[in-house]
Amino acid sequence: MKLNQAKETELRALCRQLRIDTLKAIHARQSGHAGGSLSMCEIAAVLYFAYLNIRPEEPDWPDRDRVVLCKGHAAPMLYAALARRGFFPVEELSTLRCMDSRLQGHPCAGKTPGVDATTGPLGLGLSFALGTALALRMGRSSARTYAILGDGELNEGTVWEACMAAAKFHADNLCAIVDWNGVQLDGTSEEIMPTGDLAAKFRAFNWHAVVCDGHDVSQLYAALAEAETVREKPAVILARTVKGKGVSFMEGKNTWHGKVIDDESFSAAMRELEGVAQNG
Ligand SMILES: Cc1ncc(C[n+]2csc(CCOP(=O)(O)OP(=O)(O)O)c2C)c(N)n1
Ligand SMILES: [Mg+2]
Repeated sequence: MKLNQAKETELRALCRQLRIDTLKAIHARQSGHAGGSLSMCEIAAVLYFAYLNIRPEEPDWPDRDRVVLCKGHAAPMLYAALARRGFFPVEELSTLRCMDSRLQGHPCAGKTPGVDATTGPLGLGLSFALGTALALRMGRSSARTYAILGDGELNEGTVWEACMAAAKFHADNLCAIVDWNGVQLDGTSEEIMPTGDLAAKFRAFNWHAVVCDGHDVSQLYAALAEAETVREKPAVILARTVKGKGVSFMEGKNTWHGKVIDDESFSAAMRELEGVAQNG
């Protein structure tokens, strides 16, 4: 399955909007994680606007595909995608991290329409996603479960326990997507705990692995389609990305992992993304 040219163009434009939405919300609150939100922009766009079987008007539809944002700190990008997809008003994005807001700093299931799992502590999401996938299978649902992980998150041993279990239970309705930006909170993954050849590692755990450019919407779409054809084993999409993608001075920098966005940096980012000066 391939994306057609019109859809590809539409998704590219949407990504620019999602990046703007995300940075506006983080800047307004002076709190939140920019780098890992920007790197998963295309992943969110392709899932929510081209691939998932979901009903924004019926967020709890039992047969919906599920998404577990294991790297819960990237919630601002998830919220932007959910809002633009119609799960809640776009204006609500400005309530990010406010007291009593439905948009907390990390995703909270049951509170935010479209959020299927409560996450934040890294390393736990894949186990939750596996449980969800197995429950769907037991209920004879054809819905699929997608788990979005960070590459630093793969340093957590629990991820690999979930990998072993998913292979043992032949969870072919589970697809993990690794936002492989090579950077984590306080350094590169290479400096802190190298992940090595991730495709070889997942294959050794009896997963089907696909490597793609995580900022190329067509490649992501094709990878998702390939993952869906796999039988008897789970699949992982290793999406090569750039942390902070889209804002030149944030790209590849761990310093922009969760730093407050000052006014000057915000204006510079908006100028890049909107192509025009931003006056507040
Ligand atoms: C168990 C746990 N330890 C530490 C943290 C704090 N923390 C939040 S994000 C992060 C770095 C994650 O890096 P990565 O998974 O590569 O995410 P990305 O680059 O996509 O932002 C850390 C250490 C956490 N949320 N959970
Ligand atoms: Mg990372």
